Amino acid sequence: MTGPVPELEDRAIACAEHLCDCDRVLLASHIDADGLTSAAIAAQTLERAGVPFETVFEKQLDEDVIAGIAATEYDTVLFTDFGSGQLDVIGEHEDAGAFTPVIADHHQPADRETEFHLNPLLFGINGASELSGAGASYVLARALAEVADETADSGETVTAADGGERTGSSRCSSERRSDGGTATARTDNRDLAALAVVGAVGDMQDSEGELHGANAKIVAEGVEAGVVETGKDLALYGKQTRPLPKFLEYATDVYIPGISNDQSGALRFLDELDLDLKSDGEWRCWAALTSEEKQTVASALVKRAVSRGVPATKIDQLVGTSYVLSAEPVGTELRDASEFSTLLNATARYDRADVGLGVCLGNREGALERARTLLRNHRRNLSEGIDLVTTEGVTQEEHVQWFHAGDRIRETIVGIVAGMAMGNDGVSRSKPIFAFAEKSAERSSANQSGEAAEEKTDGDDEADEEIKVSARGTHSLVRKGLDLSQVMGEASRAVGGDGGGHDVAAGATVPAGREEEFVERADEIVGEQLS
Ligand SMILES: [Mn+2]
Repeated sequence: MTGPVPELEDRAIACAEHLCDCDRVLLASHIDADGLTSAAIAAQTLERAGVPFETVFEKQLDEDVIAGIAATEYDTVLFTDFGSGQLDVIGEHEDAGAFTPVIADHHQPADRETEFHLNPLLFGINGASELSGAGASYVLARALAEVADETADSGETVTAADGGERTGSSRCSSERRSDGGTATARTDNRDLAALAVVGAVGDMQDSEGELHGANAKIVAEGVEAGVVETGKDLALYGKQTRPLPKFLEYATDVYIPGISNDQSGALRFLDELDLDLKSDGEWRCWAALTSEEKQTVASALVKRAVSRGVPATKIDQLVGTSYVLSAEPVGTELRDASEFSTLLNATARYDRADVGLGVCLGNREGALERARTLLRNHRRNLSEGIDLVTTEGVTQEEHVQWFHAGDRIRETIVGIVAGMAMGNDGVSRSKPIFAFAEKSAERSSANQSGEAAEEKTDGDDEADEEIKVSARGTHSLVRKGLDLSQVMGEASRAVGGDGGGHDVAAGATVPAGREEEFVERADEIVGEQLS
């Protein structure tokens, strides 16, 4: 039997065999939708294989965090959705005998190797668009099921994937043979493909309208296992949970005049269709429509876009592949990969990885309700942030514009707020925007929202001296030469900070008090890029 991604198979088996031989494992994962699903896949895999483990989440895997992990009693640490980029530091602890790392990641590796390193980039697969951390974790999960399955037949010699022979020597046991040997989606971990799809979508690997490459192979396994359904559908957000008028009004990626961002326009558009789109007086959701009804709405939408002069390339983006988690209830965030990942990101942004992981692991009462509350609060924080920026205005420089939110907007959302405020009164779309927020804002706003009950225990004093800067541009500025990754890196280092990211969105940390200097330097660099 081969796994979903043949290129990774041998390495995945090696990692799995090592994990099976462990008495216990520390699982460390990144806090975002991909990291949470990565951890959920790994956790269920270890549990099914009978390997005891403990899970920790980190926003960033820096030297201090790695040293903290090294100081634990664990002999093996499984890193998911990070680890590759920090392999130089991890390697020092490995050399010192602190622990053996097993890494399932998709980020650019540091200049160092280790034996149990599962990363698509090492095998010619694109880690940005073809496989996520959750995908790498899934590949490992499939290998672990295979290894455990073989060793469960006590002492029996089995044929390995490479044609050689392997004997059962590892400790993995399990329930997995209780079905009498019939391969089911659960016994071979294919049911976890649904979470891998959510992780990939969370990392925006479906940005071209669908998942492809190694991701597509995982989707195919999920479909076969009965946990994923795919189909061509409107590529708008909120199919499961947004009432139709909001579903259309809030969809602004493809801007349709008279509907996008236009409450009464969206209502008029729906009213004019000869369809009964309400049930018990409430607007229905897209997912609840019949295929004929969907067809009618979609055609009318395309017709409207054409008549309002939306370019054909944009209209094509209205349709994409949807990923439905078929085991989840209709009308919930969990049924749509994109809504599921948004829900997980909301838990991550407010440091509630425990809630996000709980949702992934199937805790559908406590955790799901808390996650929904976090998402509602997140949306409220965004709209309050946008109001704040729009009311107080931004400072215009020659080539850039900026504002300083102090502790009034949480640093984890200030970049999103800045991007969403562009185009509002007084906030230009023809200049990139820079947003400052105090790193310590995190704690006070978390307490205000009443969500993050746990106190942060690490160096708050130090954090007070750092300012987070987020930068956002537009795709049209990028086409003219804007590269915010370079701007943030150079300008922050010029004032003793550090940063980076993508051309259209990037972030940095700078010492408090040096913001204006940073803006001056950023203004110069942007001026050069756009000249
Ligand atoms: Mn990731």
